[in-house]
Amino acid sequence: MKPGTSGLRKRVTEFQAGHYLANFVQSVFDAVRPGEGFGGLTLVVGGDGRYFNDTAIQLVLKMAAANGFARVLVGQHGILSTPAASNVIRKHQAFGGLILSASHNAGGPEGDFGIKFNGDNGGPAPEKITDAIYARTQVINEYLTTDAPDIDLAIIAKHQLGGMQVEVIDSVADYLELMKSLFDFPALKALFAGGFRLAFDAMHAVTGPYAHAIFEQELGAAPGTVMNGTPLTDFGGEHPDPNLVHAHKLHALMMGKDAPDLGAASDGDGDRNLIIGRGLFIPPSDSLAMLAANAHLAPAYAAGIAGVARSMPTSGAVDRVAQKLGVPCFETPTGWKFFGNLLDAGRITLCGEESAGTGSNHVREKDGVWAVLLWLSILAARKQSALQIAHEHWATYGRNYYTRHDYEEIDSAAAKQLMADLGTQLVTLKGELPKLKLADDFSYTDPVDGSVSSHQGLRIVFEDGSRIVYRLSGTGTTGSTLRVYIERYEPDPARHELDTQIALGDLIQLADRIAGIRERTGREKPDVIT
Ligand code: VG1
Ligand code: CO
Repeated sequence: MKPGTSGLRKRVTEFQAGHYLANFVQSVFDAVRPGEGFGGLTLVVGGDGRYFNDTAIQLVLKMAAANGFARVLVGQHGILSTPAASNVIRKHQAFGGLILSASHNAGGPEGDFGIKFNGDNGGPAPEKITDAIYARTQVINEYLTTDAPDIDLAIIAKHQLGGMQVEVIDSVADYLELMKSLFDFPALKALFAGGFRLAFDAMHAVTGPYAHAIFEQELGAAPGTVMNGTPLTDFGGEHPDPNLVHAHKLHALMMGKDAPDLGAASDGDGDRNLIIGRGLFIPPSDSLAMLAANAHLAPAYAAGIAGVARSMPTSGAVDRVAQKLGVPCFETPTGWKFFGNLLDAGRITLCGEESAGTGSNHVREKDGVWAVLLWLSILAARKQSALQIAHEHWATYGRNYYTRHDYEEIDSAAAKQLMADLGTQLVTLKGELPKLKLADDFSYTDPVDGSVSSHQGLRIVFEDGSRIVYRLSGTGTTGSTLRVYIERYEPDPARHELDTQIALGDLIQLADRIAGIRERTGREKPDVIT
């Protein structure tokens, strides 16, 4: 029961077996219980609507009551996107929340399920707490629950469950209010009234209700703007992962003759965003940089940003923006939990990851719909296309060509060995490689609380600044997933329109050569290229 990059993720069948879920939930409660107990405290519960969500929520409610919570706020139909849950925790001064989701992983009876605990700042629990939860799972031998009928989650109402109050709340209302406080809704309304067209793919996942309410109802985007907008328990049998592989239909639409002005998609739990301009996919690392450079165009960030942060494997595009703005740029390990302290301390305003996660200090999670609203705000203010904005950005800052190659569900022993051998491989190949600037196993010291997180990915940086990073995923549920991140900086505007895989061709080959990927995994090519 070891929580990974983002909580505990396993096959649904594993969660269903024995008392697996109950043991984990009790371990969380035991690990976070204040000395005086949970009396008087509120817990937030919600999920992305995937298969097993409803069953799990009923169990969590009964266990929360038995563990002494005063109140639970739960989204209608059990639905709360991850950023919306973060907001509800903050707004209602809850003790914390349990978010039920396996994010971008496939759902359904044969798919994945997940659960994670967020603290009172609305963010994922830091490592200190996830370690304590894990330790508890190793020794737990009982859990507390209440014998009571299931709560009707279909209707917004208040219920009594043992000594605890359960409030079924509107899943969207608090989130909509927050977005209205950050963005100029009348200006965005005017954008759509002027004929602007958006295509938003909710991928049959949690953002459907949020996107319908915000883009179509509030902002007046044409009906049909939101595609796949009804959450399905199995996401229509697809992976709710907004990348070019799983959102290929949206990509094809955006490259087509009658493409809308902006294409966007979000993932299972609504915290990721994919941005595609008409005729141009904007890589997430670039999107983060472009948002940082233009954030002042939205009311919430009009006074400027305090700083930015990105995960280590994310490209250095945003670093260049920070430098120009004269604000700090922090490099953290992968996973949103590392941004929390920086946001809480006011040291950063925006942050993001190469895996299509972008966010700000408005919540403590990455936020897909928010990112689309910020893009829309920038397009409305600059009166330019996403393509023009991207090209101007690269002309100003240079372009960080970037790709990630994923080898999924490979043999775990082979994956571990590959990582373990990288050091010796580098020594062996030294004479044949470009000059190294740095090669290390990334370790992070939190600038706010001094905590150290090691083994966060092996990075090889060459003298010209090009990088290859190798990391094993912490969110997969079968075998191991190897992620290889490759980056090269190109200052020359005449070379800003190359195909990414071609622009990075030499480094891609080098990455395979150094690690022996094909040989060791038996794979001819990556499963997913983003
Ligand atoms: C992946 C991404 C990481 C992200 C995490 C959770 O983790 O690489 O950037 O924070 O998923 O995202 P990993 O360990 O598999 O590389 V989400 O949208 O699944 O909460
Ligand atoms: Co997600």
